[in-house]
Amino acid sequence: MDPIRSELTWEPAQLGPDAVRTIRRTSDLRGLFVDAASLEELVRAGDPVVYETYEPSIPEGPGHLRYGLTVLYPGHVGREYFMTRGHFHLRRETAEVYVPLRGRGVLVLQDELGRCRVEDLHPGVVVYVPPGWAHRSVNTGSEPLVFFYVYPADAGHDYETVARSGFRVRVLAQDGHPQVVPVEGP
Ligand code: PAN
Ligand code: ZN
Repeated sequence: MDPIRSELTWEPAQLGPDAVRTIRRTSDLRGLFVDAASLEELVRAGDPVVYETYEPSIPEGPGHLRYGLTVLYPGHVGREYFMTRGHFHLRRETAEVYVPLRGRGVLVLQDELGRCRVEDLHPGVVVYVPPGWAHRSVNTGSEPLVFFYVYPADAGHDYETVARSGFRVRVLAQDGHPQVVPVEGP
């Protein structure tokens, strides 16, 4: 294949010209947030976009790297900040690199033993997601959280494990500040 060149734009934050744009609205995220009633209110009030990703069409085969841009908008569902669905990679031996470009947030990581880590995301840091760690980004700021990411193209995405067992922490607003709160349960 030929080399690919992408261009980042800032207002609005986008990756172009040939990236595939995927949009996740509140109605796509039922079951994700703890406050289901507040989510339905948002759906009825116009179903805002929670996040979008832009990814060039790079083959999902071994040897390739896929990269893209996530734009995670500011907002809350009840007290819970807007966040991505979160996933393990299907091939657990694959890692990922996150490079925040704009905004503030956190990356919640959890391994299959249930160990959790929370890493700050803001311009000036790079976060390495090691093999075997599920990851979910959370926008704790008041502007879009924009980050670049790159991962092995054959990683695959496992959303089911996270949907079934969940992350052990949630990130909630408390007096306007983010608070990492353990999830009750077994
Ligand atoms: C990221 C995420 C992206 C959207 O590109 O896929 O931020 O999050 P969800 O996939 O959890 O909806 C990544 O980690 N890719 O592997
Ligand atoms: Zn990933």
